[in-house]
Amino acid sequence: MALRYLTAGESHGSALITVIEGMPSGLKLTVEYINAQLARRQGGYGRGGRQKIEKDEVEILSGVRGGYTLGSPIGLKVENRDWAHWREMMTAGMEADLHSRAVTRPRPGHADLAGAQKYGHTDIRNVLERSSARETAARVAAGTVARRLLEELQIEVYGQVVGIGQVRIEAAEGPPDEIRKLVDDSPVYCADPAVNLAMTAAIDAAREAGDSLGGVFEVRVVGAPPGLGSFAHWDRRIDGRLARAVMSIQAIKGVEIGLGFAGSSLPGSMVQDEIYYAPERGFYRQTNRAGGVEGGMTNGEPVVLRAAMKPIPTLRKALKSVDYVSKESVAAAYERSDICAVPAACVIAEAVVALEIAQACIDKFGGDSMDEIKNSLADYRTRIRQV
Ligand code: EPS
Repeated sequence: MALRYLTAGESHGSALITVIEGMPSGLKLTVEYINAQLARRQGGYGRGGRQKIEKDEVEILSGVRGGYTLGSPIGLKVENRDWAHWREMMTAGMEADLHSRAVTRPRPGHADLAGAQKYGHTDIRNVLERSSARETAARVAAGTVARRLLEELQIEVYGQVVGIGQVRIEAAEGPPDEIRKLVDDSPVYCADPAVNLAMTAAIDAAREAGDSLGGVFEVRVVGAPPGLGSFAHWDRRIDGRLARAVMSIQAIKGVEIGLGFAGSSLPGSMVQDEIYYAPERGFYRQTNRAGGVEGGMTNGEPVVLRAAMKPIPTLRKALKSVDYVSKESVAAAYERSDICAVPAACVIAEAVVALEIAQACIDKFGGDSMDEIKNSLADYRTRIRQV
């Protein structure tokens, strides 16, 4: 059975929730483990006032007993502390105050205008409450369950920021634990301590200018066996599934795997990875220009994915817009905002990548319990070594 998940919840509603269906039984899972990733998502230099209000903590509503998954749907809830200030406006009951926080000035680059047109709302709050990247707290909660499953299969997912605004670097190489430590110690989740200052300075300059900044991050998956995903049908291709998952994160505008766009200007001989064999290693490559994906499947090398995030569209120095109701020329709505959320987006991308890789593992190795999935993966690893 496939692994699937849904999220629900408004940014200033009572909570964000997710239901994950198809997780095997017997996976150790604790609130503390999920909370650690929720905290990483809330961090990063350049976040705004909202993060001072929230302290995301998960409540496991179902699917886990005594610290282990049951195989039944896992329900997770992350409360919005800001709900205390928004209850009257956001409540589901007929008594809701629909007027005092109505929004009619759409922000360029946000879901505001097309969302109001699509759903027939004149109060843009009905759009921005769900289009908000606050929703990603639920995706990180779900993705952390997937991360836990992958850990049991010796598959690790980790990310690092490699660009903020004009400041760009190459991704750091090294063992995942080392990179993770450097990233956790960095205010911008970058693994090169020498550029932290340049990146935070760029964010400060944007803040002073009433502007916002985007950037680039890289996510890697190490330990994935060859053959996750499939060439057999378009929607089973792992590169397409990863790109869709990462591109669906708010403000992500580009995703590349391996050499990505850079490969398009090089001759074929400099883009492919030649194949070698050694009895003790099996098949291997000396390069990983493909970023661990060939023919829509993992090839056993690390999966390397980069994504570009545009600057956040909510600007203190608001851009020109038109009032949705009066049609007058106005400045776009502004209450408060993050200046830069690239570090947070990197954590969210780790989560959604983990979900896709976990889905592909469950597709390939099946099983209703962790023992079944582990045995099936071990048999497969033995089989491909014996060919
Ligand atoms: C967001 C707007 C801001 C961000 C929010 C995403 O929220 P608010 O309008 O309440 O200030 O803080 O992100 C989060 C709340 C979060 O937890 O990441 C938006 O418009 O996307």
